[in-house]
Amino acid sequence: MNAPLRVGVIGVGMMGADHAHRLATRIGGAVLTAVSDPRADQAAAVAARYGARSEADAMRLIAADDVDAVLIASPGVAHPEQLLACIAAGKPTLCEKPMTMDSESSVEVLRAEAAAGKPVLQIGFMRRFDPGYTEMKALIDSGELGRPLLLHNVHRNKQVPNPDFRSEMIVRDSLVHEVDVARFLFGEEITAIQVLSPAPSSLTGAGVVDPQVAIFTMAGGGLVTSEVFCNSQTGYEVRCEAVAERGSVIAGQPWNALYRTAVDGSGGAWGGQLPDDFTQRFARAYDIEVQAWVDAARRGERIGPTAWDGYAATAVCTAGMQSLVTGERVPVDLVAAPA
Ligand code: ISE
Repeated sequence: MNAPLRVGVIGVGMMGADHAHRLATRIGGAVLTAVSDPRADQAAAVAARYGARSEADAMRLIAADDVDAVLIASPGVAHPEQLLACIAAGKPTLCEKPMTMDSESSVEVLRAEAAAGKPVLQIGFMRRFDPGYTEMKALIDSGELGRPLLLHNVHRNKQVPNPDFRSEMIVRDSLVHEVDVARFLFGEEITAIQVLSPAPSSLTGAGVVDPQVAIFTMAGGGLVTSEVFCNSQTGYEVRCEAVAERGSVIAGQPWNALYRTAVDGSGGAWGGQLPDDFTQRFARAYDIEVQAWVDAARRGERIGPTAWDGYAATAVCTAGMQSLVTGERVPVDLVAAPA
């Protein structure tokens, strides 16, 4: 395809608006043609900013003649219907995580894509495009460090803006990234998950279990620990350490390479700066991810995390939500991959 890829964005909350801006201003070979959101005024405002049109109905956006490809950043509950429509339309689709909210709906999407005979889905696990994580993956795959034994992840959000925030959202919406990272770096499935928690921080919402620590067992016997803390108060921190037989490697520390000194109340300080949220921490990863998606779509190809990756991550999180309630280790049983 020589013409630019005409992209429609569904959902213009924090992530969708960020992607709309990226598509309209930074991504080569793409043009933002339409945006859709049930909050019509928000959709109209984003559309007006970039000379796109707003479309009240997501299904109409997917079917529209001026939309070649779809970026889905709506809430996860809306994903199954929208993904099935994108598959039916045969349009390249980049869908933010989680692919769907539970294993059953993810299986439905997975099977629909397989039955359509043309893979169109890329799932938005952006850490796979973050330079630190990709370098780490290459180093592990080179074999230089020997077999990976352990992964330790830290994933902290400054605070959650949502007053309706619930404990299981930490597993389903935040931990899901570490689930994908573990599968990506080890190159194998997770067979069991256990979610534990200390006495919660007094600074989280009433009844919210935060922080949480999840332990994954990998198919090859590796172990993964992931701390997820959604009300750390300090800023957005994501890092990952892999421990292998002949060495270890850390991605994401410090989050940018800047070392700086500054004058503070006590006279002087040194260090870097914590970003406020994921749009800053992973700005480069999102740029690389969306550019790679656009380039592949224009070549008529599909790259990056697949519907299977989306399903497997959802299945682990579904088991994780069960473990959050019982404290028990819960096995993960995956369906057979479609032929
Ligand atoms: C959010 O939905 C994201 O996907 C962010 O990457 C994650 O860090 C955050 O915890 C989630 O709520």
